[in-house]
Amino acid sequence: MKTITRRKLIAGGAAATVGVAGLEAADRIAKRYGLIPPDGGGVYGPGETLTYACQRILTTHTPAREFPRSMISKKPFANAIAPPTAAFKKLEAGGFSDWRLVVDGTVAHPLALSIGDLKALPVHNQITEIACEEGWSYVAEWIGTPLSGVLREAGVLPQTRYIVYYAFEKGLWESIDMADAFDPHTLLTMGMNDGDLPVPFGGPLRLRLPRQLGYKSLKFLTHITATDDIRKFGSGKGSVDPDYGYSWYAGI
Ligand SMILES: Nc1nc2c(c(=O)[nH]1)N[C@H]1C(S)=C(S)[C@@H](COP(=O)(O)O)O[C@H]1N2
Ligand SMILES: [Mo]
Repeated sequence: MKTITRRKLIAGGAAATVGVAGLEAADRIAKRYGLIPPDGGGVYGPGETLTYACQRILTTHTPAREFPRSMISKKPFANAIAPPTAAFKKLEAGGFSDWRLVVDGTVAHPLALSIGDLKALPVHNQITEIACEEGWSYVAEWIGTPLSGVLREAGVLPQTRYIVYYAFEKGLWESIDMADAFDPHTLLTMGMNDGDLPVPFGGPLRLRLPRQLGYKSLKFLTHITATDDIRKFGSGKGSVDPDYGYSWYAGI
């Protein structure tokens, strides 16, 4: 039910934007330029491909919408609380000083960065909206450092096509293409609304990605792997989402 609603929303949005002729053109361009998402196979594959190709062709260079400070939500809604595991609680009790973000895969220099290391990198603030596929959203200020800077520091290799990223929860992972990975709004987020990122919102570290639906903004980020072959991960569809009927690409 939820799945169908979102598919209609995304596919309908793309169709309304470019029209049927545009979808046919996008289909041809998608094939020519290989703009086929990892979940481009199967029953819903053509729809996923068209959505992804339309977004990449039409809006790759459109920045995320930013909001004035006056529009920051008074009561942001935390959809999920921290994983209540003993291991997480232990890290939290230590002020997250032992938290590490591991960066590996197709990089010249693998990294293991502490929250302190990340806070020492250039700071970027943005006031953007996070929207859940279930229909609610809120606006907040997110404070962090662009993912692109860390990827450059790690020396991401030219054959890299996707950035895979993992949450503290077992089995929860996502991936994005290089257009999103190098988007200046894609932020390794350590702060929210003038303070440290609270645990219910994904503290100590969250990947914020305002050009895609909320489920791509993974909380409790622990690990980033650059790859040239997404088929090596999970069931090969780019994230756990397609296994549950959700789109890998959730552009908004
Ligand atoms: N680690 C982790 N990240 C997650 C989730 C989660 O359950 N665990 N839920 C996702 C979903 S479905 C949404 S809509 C947003 C919700 O963000 P919020 O709690 O700040 O509202 O977080 C996303 N990131
Ligand atoms: Mo969500």
